[in-house]
Amino acid sequence: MPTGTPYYITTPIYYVNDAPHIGHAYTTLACDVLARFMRLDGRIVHFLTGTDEHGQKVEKSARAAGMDPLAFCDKVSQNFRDLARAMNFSNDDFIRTTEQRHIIASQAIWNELKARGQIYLGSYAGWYSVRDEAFYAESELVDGKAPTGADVEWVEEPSYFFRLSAWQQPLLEHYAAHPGFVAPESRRNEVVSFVQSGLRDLSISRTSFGWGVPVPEDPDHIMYVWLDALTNYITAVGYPDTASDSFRSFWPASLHMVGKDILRFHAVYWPAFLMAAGIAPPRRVFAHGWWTIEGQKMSKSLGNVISPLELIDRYDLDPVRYFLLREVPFGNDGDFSHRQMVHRINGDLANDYGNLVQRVLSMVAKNCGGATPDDGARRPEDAALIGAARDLLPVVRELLEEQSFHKALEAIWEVVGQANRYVDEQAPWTLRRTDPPRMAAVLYALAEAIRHLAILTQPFMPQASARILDQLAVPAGERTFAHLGPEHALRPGTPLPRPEGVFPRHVETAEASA
Ligand code: ME8
Repeated sequence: MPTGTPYYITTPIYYVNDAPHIGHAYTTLACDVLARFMRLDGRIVHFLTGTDEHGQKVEKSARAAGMDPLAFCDKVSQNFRDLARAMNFSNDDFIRTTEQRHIIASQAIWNELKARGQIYLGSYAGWYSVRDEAFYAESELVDGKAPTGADVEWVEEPSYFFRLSAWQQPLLEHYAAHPGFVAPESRRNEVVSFVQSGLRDLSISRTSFGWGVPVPEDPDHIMYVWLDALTNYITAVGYPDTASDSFRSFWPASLHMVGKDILRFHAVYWPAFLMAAGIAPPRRVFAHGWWTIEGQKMSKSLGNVISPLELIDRYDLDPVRYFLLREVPFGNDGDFSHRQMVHRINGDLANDYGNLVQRVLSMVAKNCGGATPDDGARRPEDAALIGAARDLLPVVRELLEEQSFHKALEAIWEVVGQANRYVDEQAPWTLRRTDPPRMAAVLYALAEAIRHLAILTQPFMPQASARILDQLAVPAGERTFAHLGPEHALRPGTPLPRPEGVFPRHVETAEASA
């Protein structure tokens, strides 16, 4: 069992040009679940998120808001911190690229690249998309726009370049030697063929505006926002102090979680920058899919941007967390619809998990004196249920190691289903009259299975799982994965609090369904 090994997980740092929406919440949620899972599994976790505050896009947004860029960043960055609180994210740090620690790190990696002959001064003439903060070759344009559909503008200015072309072969070797470096596999293939098609040197400084990290010893230039932004991942673990405890424990990062839109920056440019600076690349980059809303692209102009805060208001936090990771195979694109959301809440949560917990706990309350029932002589069917719950951890661990959230939840819900079938087959309501000790044994087996389920659903639904564990009187200090299994099994006779429903059905109000 992997105990005590460090696990460093990062989200993209979000541009502060916009209020956070469901897409941002999704990426950080996925990381939060992994961070919580790994902590419960005994690992030493560092979970980083934050905001990307430099560049032309942010400068433009600040200007449009009539604000000084830093004051604007302070304001919008706070929205992302508020989101983290509202979504119950357990990040250990929140980095802002305007912080001094980051400016120091960005200039340090620049100096390192320069000292290693990886940077030269030239001039850039080509297309630039402010929305994507990316340079495009003429040949990449589609109908005069970036391949992403963003507007481009012609830029001609002195610029420093990074010798990206020199890293084609080392990158290909790295992908070959580390097949899990880019995931899912389809994305990995895209990255490999992009690199195989040849790499041009990359412009890494700008002179036509000033909102960025100054290039060391050449104050006419600011660093290209992506070189600055990517560096946040090492800033947060202490770079340039590579001898620090945090850098030595947490670098290379275990996982950079990103949306598919920014994979190239993470899987091509970033490992090239790092290798060129003599720093190990991260272990893995996972690119998840894109959410559309009721079949349409989410956009301000369509007015269909979904605010996570509104969703939480309407459905409650843990059901939203569950839905986002259960509904769509992680890595695929997905469509958000209120109908599906309600379907999952009323099906998986209220009818399946919630009902299991509710009926078991209320039978215990009514028929076992409000205390954990006695565990009788175990029959094969009882052992099968408890065994299935105990066998879940390695399965879920392996699935989460490959970021298969939906499959991990499916595996847990198979045992929820098994437990519900067991209740029906054993019919403890009949045993109450015919064989009370057997009824107690059945309820004990169910309660013990539920204890396992609730411990395992903690990363996904921390509050709801805690309420279930509270109702089973599981001590707060006995809720990690080390407490799964027989050694910490429920103790018969323990007084239990009054049961209360954890996953109510969602009933549409006339207003909400309009
Ligand atoms: O790209 N569906 O920041 P950003 C799913 N600052 N995920 C979505 C989404 C959607 N519809 N929309 C956004 C940047 N995302 C850079 C990153 S990292 C060194 C710098 C998520 O604010 C997804 O994770 O544009 C995507 O990659 C990220 O938000 C882009 O956030």
